[in-house]
Amino acid sequence: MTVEQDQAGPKQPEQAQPASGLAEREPPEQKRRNFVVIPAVDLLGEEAVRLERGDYSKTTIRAGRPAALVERFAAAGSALIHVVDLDGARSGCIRPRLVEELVGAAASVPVQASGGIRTVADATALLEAGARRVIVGTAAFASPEALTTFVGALGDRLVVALDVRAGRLSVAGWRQDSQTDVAEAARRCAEAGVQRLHCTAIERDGTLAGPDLDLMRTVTTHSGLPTIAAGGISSMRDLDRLAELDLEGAVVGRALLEGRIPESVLAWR
Ligand code: AMZ
Repeated sequence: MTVEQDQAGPKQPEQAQPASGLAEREPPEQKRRNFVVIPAVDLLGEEAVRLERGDYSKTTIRAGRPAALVERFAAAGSALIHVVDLDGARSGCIRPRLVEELVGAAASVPVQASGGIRTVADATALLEAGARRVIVGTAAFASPEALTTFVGALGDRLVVALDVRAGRLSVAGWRQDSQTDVAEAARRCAEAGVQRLHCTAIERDGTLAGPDLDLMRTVTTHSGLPTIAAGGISSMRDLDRLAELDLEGAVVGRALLEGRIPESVLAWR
């Protein structure tokens, strides 16, 4: 079952219009209804953190116990929670027990788990730990047949991460730049039968500099796939712009933790 099918429950009542004027900047109702805002919980050791541009030496926020943050985002009405094991992305080792704990904390809210998945067996272990779907970056491009192997084994439980710096994919915790051009990678994903992409603009991630709209356009144009945007999102206006591009949604980290984007957007349906 896809996350979208899960969301097809009764329509939420409209929220009261905040006096701050935030509602005026929301995208038109139709766009907003098709756009999901996904809170990020990034793990370093046993802690939830935000890094700047994925640099492991630049922690901008320490957000405490990951399970507590997951509980908070779930209680705010999230449709989905995005979990990244930063240690895993760097080392190539997954932590299924930690994922299991966070899935428990999320209660009925689905979790997408990522960071460190290098094999189909790793992906399966995280699904068995309760993740609704997995995101695979590094391993998806490690060999010419990797994409089709993951697609064949995981189907719509697979999301492929396109983590992009200067137009090319970065892998292994974004510490290795590859030669793979993002447009080419997006095309290859579509050809291999990938059903969903997650695209991060690394140079903007954790900077609040605004999303890379051109990058997102490149990915959707060359893949034609539902795409979730990440990196640089700092405001309601940024969310408007992304929703207008017909992206499937956005992952938001720092802006939510700093209160620049209200948690009420997590309940958008
Ligand atoms: O911040 C980082 N250094 C970082 C990060 N956030 N490195 C990887 N990742 C995320 C990707 C994707 O969700 O955006 O980890 C996932 C990919 O991990 P892997 O291990 O499959 O490449």
